[in-house]
Amino acid sequence: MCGIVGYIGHRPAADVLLRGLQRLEYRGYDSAGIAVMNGTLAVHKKKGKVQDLAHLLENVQVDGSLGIGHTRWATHGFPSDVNAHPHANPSGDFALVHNGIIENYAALREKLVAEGRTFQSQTDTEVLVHLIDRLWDGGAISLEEAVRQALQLVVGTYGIAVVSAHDPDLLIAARKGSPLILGVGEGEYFIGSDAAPLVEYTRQVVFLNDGEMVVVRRSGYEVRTIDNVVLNKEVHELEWDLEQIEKGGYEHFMLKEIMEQPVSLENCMRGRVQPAENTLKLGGLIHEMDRLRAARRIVIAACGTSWHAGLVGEYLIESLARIPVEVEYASEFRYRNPILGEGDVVLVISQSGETADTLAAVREAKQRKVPVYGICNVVGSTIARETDAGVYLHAGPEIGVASTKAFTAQVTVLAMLALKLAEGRTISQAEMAHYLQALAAIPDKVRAVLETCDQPIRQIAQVYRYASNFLYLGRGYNFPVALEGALKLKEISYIHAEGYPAAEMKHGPIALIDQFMPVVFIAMKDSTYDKVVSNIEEVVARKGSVIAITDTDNGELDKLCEYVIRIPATEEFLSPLLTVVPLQLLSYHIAVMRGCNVDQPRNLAKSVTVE
Ligand code: HGA
Repeated sequence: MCGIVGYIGHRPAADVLLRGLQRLEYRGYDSAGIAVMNGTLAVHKKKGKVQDLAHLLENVQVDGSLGIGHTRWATHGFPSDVNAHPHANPSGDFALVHNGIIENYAALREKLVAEGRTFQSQTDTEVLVHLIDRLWDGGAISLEEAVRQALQLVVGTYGIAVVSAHDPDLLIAARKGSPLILGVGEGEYFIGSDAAPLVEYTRQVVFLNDGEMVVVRRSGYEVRTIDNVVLNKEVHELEWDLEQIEKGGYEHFMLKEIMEQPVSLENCMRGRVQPAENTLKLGGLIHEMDRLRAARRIVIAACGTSWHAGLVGEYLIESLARIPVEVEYASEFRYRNPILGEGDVVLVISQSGETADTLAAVREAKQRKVPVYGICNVVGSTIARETDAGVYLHAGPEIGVASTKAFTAQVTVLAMLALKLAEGRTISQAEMAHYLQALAAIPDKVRAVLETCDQPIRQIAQVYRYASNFLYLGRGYNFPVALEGALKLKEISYIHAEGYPAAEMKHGPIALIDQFMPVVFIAMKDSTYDKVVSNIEEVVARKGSVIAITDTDNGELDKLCEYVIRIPATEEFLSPLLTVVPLQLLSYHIAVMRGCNVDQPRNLAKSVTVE
């Protein structure tokens, strides 16, 4: 979603802003722009890529050490140069960038137009600009005060940054519902939607909370609430470093992150899974275990890939710990008046920790006085801060829009949680020891999958790259993996794909099967294997072309299937951690062969910060 960057200090602002916007590209966007203050405000914006903006700036001199920048993912008004941010007031006194949605913009716009104001763009954002302009009234009150008052008039969500043409030492930022952080340097400060644009300059950050506004000058900053109460905010040290957010020689972030999984899973389990001592620790939930174990029901709420991980979580927790679990789309949860009561706990999953729908689910649960826990990757993110407790993935920054290493880390955390809930209740000490060994062996097995499967999968991708549809089928723990495999393909190659529980195929999707329909089966030699083989037979009998994922030593499927991908065996409940990897590679290679922009797929945003 939209990215915001702001800078005040001693460096050339345009350079910092452009680099920052490049680092924010992964969030997904359709246009980009900057406003730099140097006596007057120079606003440059363009539909298209940050690169297009950079070309535009090659022929102009943009001096100044104060400015704001934005990558826009349109919500109100199509992508165009005019709708791109920053938006300046009519006389160019200040410029503003905005992430979020002003929900009451139509009524406000009507009122402002009736007052004689003319709008340049179709955005909801411009309403905020006019509101500030009206309150500021040529300097009747300070710009900070005008921003503060205007924010009290809007309904909806915002992360904003504002610069003035009249004050070379003023950068204002505020948030409600859209993430924003302040980077603290030596005599210089940065604003970012996330840490990506700041990490090369500073790792000291202040996380802004909803309803907070920061006024930044080169000499320091002050955070207040929108109601003007001064706050004393803690400065945090970021875990990210620059190397982690660069491609490190890979063609795409997505491939880098697929290949990183052995290490990200080791990091995720470090200090937690200790087979030698037969211990499993989940520090973040240590004080919540009794409550979780006694839960009448665990409700998991998430979106997209995290929802698929949640579905694996349901299978894991129910089968290992025998606690009832329900998995909800976070976007539906809030609006269907969910039944939550005594004994229920809510567990939300979000890589970024900023997903608007998931955050809304957190707030819904809190309002109903139900304990809510989070599984997030980004340390210090809003969901991490607003939940009662939680577990971090420690997978490192995920930049690729199509989530890969976050999914495997989420499943790993859910497996650890399920085992922890089961410990001393539904599984014995000996079983625990065995399962911890199996978990600890996963990173090496993922390494083996990556080493042995990448080449054969490239060949398979070559064959199927022009298919228009794909079906992904799996049972049990691998049904959510089928959903995830289909989602990965859709997201980055734009091929229509569906995931189904293998046995559901005959209740509908089987009608689609002919010689042009590639069907990917997850057919590990587990408790569902024989049934899955019958489902493969049913597809083959209708001339479907089958690609199967099965155990290294299983030769039984060779005659039946067009292609067989072999991966190491593990405990059935851990198999999603391995079976998903070939599916990630398959979607990646097909997308590359189709010439798709893997790291910036069309219409998609990495961190979906609007509802
Ligand atoms: N509503 C604004 C900003 C959109 C946004 O935040 N996207 O993530 C617009 O449409 O310009």
